[in-house]
Amino acid sequence: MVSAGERSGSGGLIAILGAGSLGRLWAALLPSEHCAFLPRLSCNQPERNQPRWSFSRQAGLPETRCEYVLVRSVPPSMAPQGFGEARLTASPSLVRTRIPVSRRWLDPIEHVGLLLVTTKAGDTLAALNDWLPHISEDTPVVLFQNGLGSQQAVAERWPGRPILAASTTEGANRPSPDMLVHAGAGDTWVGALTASAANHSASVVQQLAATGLRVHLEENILQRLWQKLVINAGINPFTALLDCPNGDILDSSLYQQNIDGLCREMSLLLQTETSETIAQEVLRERVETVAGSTASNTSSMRADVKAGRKTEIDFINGYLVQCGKRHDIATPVNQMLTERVKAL
Ligand code: NAD
Ligand code: KPL
Repeated sequence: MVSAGERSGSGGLIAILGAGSLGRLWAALLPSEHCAFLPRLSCNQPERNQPRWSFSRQAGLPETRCEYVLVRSVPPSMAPQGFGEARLTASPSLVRTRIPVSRRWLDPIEHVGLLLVTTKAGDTLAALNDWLPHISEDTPVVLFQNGLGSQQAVAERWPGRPILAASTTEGANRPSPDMLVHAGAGDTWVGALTASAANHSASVVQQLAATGLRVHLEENILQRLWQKLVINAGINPFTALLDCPNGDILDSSLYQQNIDGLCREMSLLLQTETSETIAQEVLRERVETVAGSTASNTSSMRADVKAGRKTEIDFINGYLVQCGKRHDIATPVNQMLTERVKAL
């Protein structure tokens, strides 16, 4: 088995576990010769067809490496002035352009230099249990799950491996199985969870930044994940329960009656878990700023409920309930939201 250290700094094969929306976004933007998906191992029916999809991006997103490809795929009749000069901003006509993308399933497994894990939080431990025995002990593993709980479970299960976590505000969805839309540009922070991951952080950031997406090194990734958790806990369950886009929660009585209590619980838990003091009013302001700036978005939790998929509530409000139990802090609002979402 070739050691990951021999390749990871120089951009060896990047394997992606979880060929869903986020996995396909990274796969579409990474160089094809360096990227492959890991098939499900536990499935009765092995994945045989090569993953193929179309890639499209919403208007107004900043330029990335992929947009250059997109520009090149536009027929000359549609090409705006300056075509060929490489740097263009997306326009509605370009947005309709679909770039065909295909990535292969990994073979052979020995060549994984970096593993990106883009399964849902609830599937992550099982997916890694299947795959990690086949992957070199020094291959860095980057966890992209929302919420908290799954990351710590992985780091506790494999403390000797270089495990990193990423917190991303990129937005990707699949309106149909063969279509991937990059719906919102954001930032991605990557940081070490286990001791041996610290040596790999800079190289991982460099490899991910080659996509053209904004990727940053984060010294305190748990704190960053907590900040995102607060936003998800304050928006996602309300959108799922009210079946509405993010912005519409703000005027609802469900939200108005519970948001202060929710933020009080989160402020206490943040202080206890991370030693960060953030007043409940500030947390509420943060939730409402994001709900406003993503007003027309369908949250991931609402999308999961509508599609009949399991939600990530156990890793968002449910995680806060578990934290409360550990520290003897009452979390009635988080508990109510968790139970109600689970009942949907
Ligand atoms: P998704 O459901 O589209 O993709 C998950 C993929 O994992 C699916 O293709 C599923 O088949 C696959 N999978 C499940 N179990 C597996 C196993 N055992 N082995 C191999 N593959 C397996 O979900 P997503 O939207 O891509 O989100 C993935 C994670 O990233 C979630 O935690 C989500 O909260 C987080 N996230 C997503 C976005 C986004 O824009 N989509 C943004 C930020 C964070
Ligand atoms: O991350 C999100 C999600 O939907 O999971 C928010 C920030 C709520 C944007 O939709």
